[in-house]
Amino acid sequence: MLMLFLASCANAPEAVEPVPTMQQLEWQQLETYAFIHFGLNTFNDMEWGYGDTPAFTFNPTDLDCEQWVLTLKAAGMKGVIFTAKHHDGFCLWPTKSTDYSIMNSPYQNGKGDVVGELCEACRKHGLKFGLYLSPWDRHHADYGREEYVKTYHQQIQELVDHYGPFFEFWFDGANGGDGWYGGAKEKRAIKAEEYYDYQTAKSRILAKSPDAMIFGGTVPTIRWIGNEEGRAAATQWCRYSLDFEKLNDTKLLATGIPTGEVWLPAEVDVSIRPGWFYHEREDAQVKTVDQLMELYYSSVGRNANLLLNVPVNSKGRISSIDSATLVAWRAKIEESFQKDVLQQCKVMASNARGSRYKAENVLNEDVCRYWSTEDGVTRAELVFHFPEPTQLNTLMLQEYLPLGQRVKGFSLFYATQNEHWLPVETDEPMTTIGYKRIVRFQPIKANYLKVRFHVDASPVSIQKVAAFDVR
Ligand code: FUL
Repeated sequence: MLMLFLASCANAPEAVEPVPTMQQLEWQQLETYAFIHFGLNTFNDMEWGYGDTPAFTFNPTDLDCEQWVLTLKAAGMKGVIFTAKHHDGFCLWPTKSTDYSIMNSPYQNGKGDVVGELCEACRKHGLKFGLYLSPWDRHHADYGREEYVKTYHQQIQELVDHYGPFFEFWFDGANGGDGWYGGAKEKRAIKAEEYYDYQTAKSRILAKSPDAMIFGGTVPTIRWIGNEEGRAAATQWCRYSLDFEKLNDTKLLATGIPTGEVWLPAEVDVSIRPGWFYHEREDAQVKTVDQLMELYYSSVGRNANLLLNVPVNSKGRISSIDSATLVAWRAKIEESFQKDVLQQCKVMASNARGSRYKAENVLNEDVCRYWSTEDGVTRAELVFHFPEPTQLNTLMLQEYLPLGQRVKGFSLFYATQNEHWLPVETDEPMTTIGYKRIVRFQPIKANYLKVRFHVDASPVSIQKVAAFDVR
């Protein structure tokens, strides 16, 4: 609310459409949260069950959702998205929509409810909760026909009624064609943009979870980054399009569309292991802390949220190798960004829009305060003066997003006492900023640091600038 108030203050810069909704803004502030893939595949060493794997093979012997949630919380994750149903069609909650569910498994003699247990553990320990419900169902006899769509919507409704509110709901994009389909064992093609009636599905979800982000389908509120390797493009706009072809264009998805007419911020999904589901043979291939740090820089550091998958093993636990790595990774993030060396600086701006929008606002943690220039200014600079020569190798920038995303380029210079400005060569192009941008460079020792901004719509509006000496 406060942000809206400030944006509408007298003399406030005008927003440039498209702008985020309050819900999108809050979602962008989550930065990192976890995916959990768990289901029949976990017990059968598979990634894509065909739809005929017997339900009785689902048999975790030591399942503990609190262990998952406490591990993810210790790893600094803000929420969890869980596979309530993957492409094989097996449901991990006691559904009335099919008998291919946990009710026909030995887990708690068919009385178990993993979606419910996880939902409760999340509420208890303060993590946000979201669900993945695969539209593609390789088990269902009616997949491809109207009847299945009814079933799919019934499943959404059950989940909404019993486990909401959600912070995010995932419609996966895979529609591979072949499947068991009640024994037909054939290929079935559908037109995803029409078949699932995503508009109604979205309304069902938002009716009880008005703040939920919708991933996938025809009416998303956030977008896929276009790859599963954990990589946003260095130039990355939150602006996009709802054209279905563009929603499936992996190259465009990675960068966003600078002239796009809707606000559709990006989510980077990637697994801590090679697969999405747990496989014992991948125990030695858990990503290292350094690899996870690189994923952090190429997602959160490039204006995208990171959805990191941590598969649960066949005992029903997050394996110790994964949890140890996750916790060490979070410690590394905290250590890296603990000391903002700009906090000791005096800061001056080449232009400011009066005292409410003064340069010092960029040193403040308050997300409602920002530095802004007068109207018509499309290039402006901030100069930071250190009390003594200071070493740094990383710059973090944030735009004031309620006004839209505007920065299309920035550049960085430093100077020592009484010397000329020298350009800083960063590890990637200094283009967009958005919610957050982190760039790295060879260590410099500076008395002065200058950041020059170039926007495609005036005025320049920057919420935060910070710099670090990351070891
Ligand atoms: C993909 C699926 O096919 C994978 O199995 C996994 O769920 C991933 C997150 O999305 O499209």
